[in-house]
Amino acid sequence: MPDGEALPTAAAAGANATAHFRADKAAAGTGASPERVSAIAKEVLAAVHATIRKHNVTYDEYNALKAWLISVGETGEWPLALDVWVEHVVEEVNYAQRPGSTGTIEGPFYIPNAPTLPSDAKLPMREGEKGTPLVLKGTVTGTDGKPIPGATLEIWSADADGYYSSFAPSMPEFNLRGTVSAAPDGAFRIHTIRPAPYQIPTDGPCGALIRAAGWHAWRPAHLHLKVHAPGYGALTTQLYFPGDPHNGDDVASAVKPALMLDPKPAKVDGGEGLEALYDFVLQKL
Ligand code: MBD
Ligand code: FE
Repeated sequence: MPDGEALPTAAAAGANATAHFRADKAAAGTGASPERVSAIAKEVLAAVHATIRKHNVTYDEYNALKAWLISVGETGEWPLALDVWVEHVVEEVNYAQRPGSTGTIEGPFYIPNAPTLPSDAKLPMREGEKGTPLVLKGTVTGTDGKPIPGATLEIWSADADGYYSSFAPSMPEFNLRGTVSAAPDGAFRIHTIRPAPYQIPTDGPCGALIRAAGWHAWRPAHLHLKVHAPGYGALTTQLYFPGDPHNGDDVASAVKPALMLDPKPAKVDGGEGLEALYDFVLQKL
């Protein structure tokens, strides 16, 4: 980040993530019965009570918890905290048995309606965007084995400094975000850059918990995708790079072996880059 530019802060990223969550997802409702609400709420509380008893939690610890919960809300870090520490289990119980490609968590930094791009696409990026050029190539098919013409691939990632557009200052809107339409034979070729490993913001309450517990804040480098087409189950996933030091200890517990890319050196736009192949299979509904 050049000198003199605003530094990303947990509060700014959190406020944006909270605003996006409210606009895009918060109104959906659940349709859950009172019995289901009661059972889930009771069991969550019982698990909290059991933990307090097991560890003889002190009043100072109880008040530290209250203060932490208040500041997670005030800084807007609830989307971050929940997606890092809880979403992976929601994803698992909903999608572990689903046929087709492996999914994983969405995380807090998706933005809908990124610019639409053709099947052979270069994501919006700055002049001289930092990082190794990367081409992701593959085909989208259904679990019936048929290619899906015009399937939609939404892709987003951090830049080579680990920052997401719309959540860090001084980045153009939709930088490294796109909505790609697959070709009539389901094929796509997306030119982006290899993202950096990502550290969740450390200057807010999530960072404070990580420090207090002696954990680390890293996610391995990853590309996010949502792949969808009418008549098929939408896939939310991420793709990772072999050898990343945090593939084995992702703070968000979202890495799965099926999501490893196999990037190979390749010419990209006449320069040295990487090419990775990944095919997506969507559940035919
Ligand atoms: C991310 O980039 C991310 O993907 C998740 C799941 C949580 C925090 C930051
Ligand atoms: Fe991410």
